[in-house]
Amino acid sequence: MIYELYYWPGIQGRGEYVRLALEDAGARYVDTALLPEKKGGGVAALDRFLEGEDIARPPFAPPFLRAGRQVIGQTANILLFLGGRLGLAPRDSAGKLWTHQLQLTIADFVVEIHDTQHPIAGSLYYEEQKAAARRRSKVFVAERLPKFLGYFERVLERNRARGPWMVGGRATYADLSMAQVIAGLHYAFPRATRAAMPAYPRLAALHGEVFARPRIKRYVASRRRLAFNNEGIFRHYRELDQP
Ligand SMILES: N[C@@H](CCC(=O)N[C@@H](CS)C(=O)NCC(=O)O)C(=O)O
Repeated sequence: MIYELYYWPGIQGRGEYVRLALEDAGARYVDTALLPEKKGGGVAALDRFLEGEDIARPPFAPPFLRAGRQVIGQTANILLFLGGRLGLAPRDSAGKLWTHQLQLTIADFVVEIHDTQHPIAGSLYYEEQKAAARRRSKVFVAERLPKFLGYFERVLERNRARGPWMVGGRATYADLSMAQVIAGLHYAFPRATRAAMPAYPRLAALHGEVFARPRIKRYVASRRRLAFNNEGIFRHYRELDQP
C-alpha cells in the first residue's frame, strides 16, 4: 500500500501528525503537498477531493489520506485508521479507543493553540485581531496551557507500563503527536513554554524520546520536514508570548 497524504503546501499544520506516524513506521507514502501541481500535487490535488462532484465521501478539510479506494479525513480518524496498520496503537479495542481519546484531546488543544493568534476568525489577518489575540493568549498561557499539559502529564504518570509513553509500553501515534505539540509550543511561545515545562518532566522526556527515534530523526533532518513558520498553526508573535 502506498498511502497518499493530502495537505496544504508550505506548512506543517495538521498534516504533520500524519507525517510523523507514516515516517516513524517507515511507511511508503506520497506527500502531495511536496509535489508540483503538474505532477498531481499542490492545492489542485486538494481541490479535486474537496470540490470534486464525483467524490462520494468528501472530506471537509485537509489533512486527508487516500488508502486505495478509501479517502479518510479528520486527523484523529486518519491516525485511528493508520495506528493499527503501522503498529502505532495497541491491539486491544480498549487500548485503541484510549489512544484515540488522547488524540482527540490533542486535537482540542491544537484548536486552542491556533485560536490564540486567530481568536475572532481564521479568515481575518492576525493584524486585524491583534488586541483579541493578546487577551486570548494571556488566558491561554495562564489557564489552558497548564490545564492541558497537566492532564497529559497525569496520563503519563498513571501509565503503569515502563517507558516514556502515554499508552502501555510502546510508542503510539498519540505520543508522536504530543511531541509535535510540545515542539510547536516551543516555537510559538518560547518563553512561556520554557517557564512551564519544568512542571511537566514526563512530557519533556516524551518529547525528547520521540525526536530521538531514528526514523523521526532522519525525517526531521530531511527536506521533507518543513520548518515551523508563521503561516502554520504554531505561529510566533513575540507580543503573545507572555509567561
Ligand atoms: N478537525 C479537523 C480540522 C481540519 C482543519 O481545520 N483543517 C484546516 C487546515 S489545518 C483547514 O484547511 N480548514 C479549513 C476550514 O476549516 O475551513 C482535523 O483535525 O483534521
